[in-house]
Amino acid sequence: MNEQAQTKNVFITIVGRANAGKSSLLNTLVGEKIAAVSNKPQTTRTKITGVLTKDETQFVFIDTPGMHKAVNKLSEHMLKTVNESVADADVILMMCDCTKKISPNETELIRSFRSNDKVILVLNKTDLIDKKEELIEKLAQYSELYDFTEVIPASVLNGDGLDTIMQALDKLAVQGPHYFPDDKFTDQPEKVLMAEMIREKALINLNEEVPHGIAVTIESVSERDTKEGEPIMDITATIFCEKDSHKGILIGNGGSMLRKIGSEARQELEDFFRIRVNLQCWVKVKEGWRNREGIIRNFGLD
Ligand SMILES: Nc1nc2c(ncn2[C@@H]2O[C@H](COP(=O)(O)OP(=O)(O)OP(=O)(O)O)[C@@H](O)[C@H]2O)c(=O)[nH]1
Ligand SMILES: [Mg+2]
Repeated sequence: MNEQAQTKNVFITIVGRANAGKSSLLNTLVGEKIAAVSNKPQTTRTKITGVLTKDETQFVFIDTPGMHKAVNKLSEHMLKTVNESVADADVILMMCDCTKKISPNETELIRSFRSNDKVILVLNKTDLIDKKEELIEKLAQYSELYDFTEVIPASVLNGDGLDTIMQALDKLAVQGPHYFPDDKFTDQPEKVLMAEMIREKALINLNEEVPHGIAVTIESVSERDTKEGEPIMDITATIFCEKDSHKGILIGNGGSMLRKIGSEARQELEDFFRIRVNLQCWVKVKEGWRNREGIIRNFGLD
């Protein structure tokens, strides 16, 4: 047998309700911060691929936006992405929040699975549950709705259940080539990773309607040496929001909020790209952009 014939791959589509911990799982399993994570629902807006190559097996994870009630055109695009991803999936990892009741969105999602789909159900956030009986009851409720290949309680936060998830996925790997170079961990272009790091910090620091209407674009990236001869990366970004009143909140008193977001994002950019970063953020308003197809397309969110 040649080397190629011995390699294995498995494509895993991660789906589930908003805020269940899908992107947290992706980042943890891949071991790199690829996807934005926040305590606000609808953090993820597009499909994000994360790759982990372990020995002969390549695991390709596809993180998707969380299921929610469509409220605007952007939501419609996000939900379409989920539906298409489920239809194309080899293996589905459905992520639930075990502290929450089964939602109509989840029931609808489960109904869209075909009878021969391989679906692993992960009941996440077990760290928040005191009584084991509650978990067993949740498990039984989900199992009534579909014949899941495996049901795994987990806490991405504590690392519980992650080995079991990897073992379950490994069992579903099939012989075939590695579609990504073994040292590659995402298909996200650098500029998208940068924009998402900034958007994540905006999501974490802002409240109510403001964070949901944020989009970030990277205007320029360049590298130079400082006078002392230290390499530094200059990044210019624009943070878009939907209203003038949101712009005021985003900038904050005397620019305090924008400085906080910028400083947290710069820290993360420096850690990720392992280079000193000089980040300049500008704020602009694009009135009601989440309902404007052209702008959604320009932001790469269609
Ligand atoms: N307590 C607890 N919190 C968790 C766990 N996993 C994730 N979280 C938190 O849950 C929140 C949502 O996590 P995300 O990974 O952004 O969730 P998501 O499913 O990708 O959300 P969307 O992209 O909005 O669909 C964040 O605040 C995480 O830190 C867990 O095991 N336990
Ligand atoms: Mg997410």
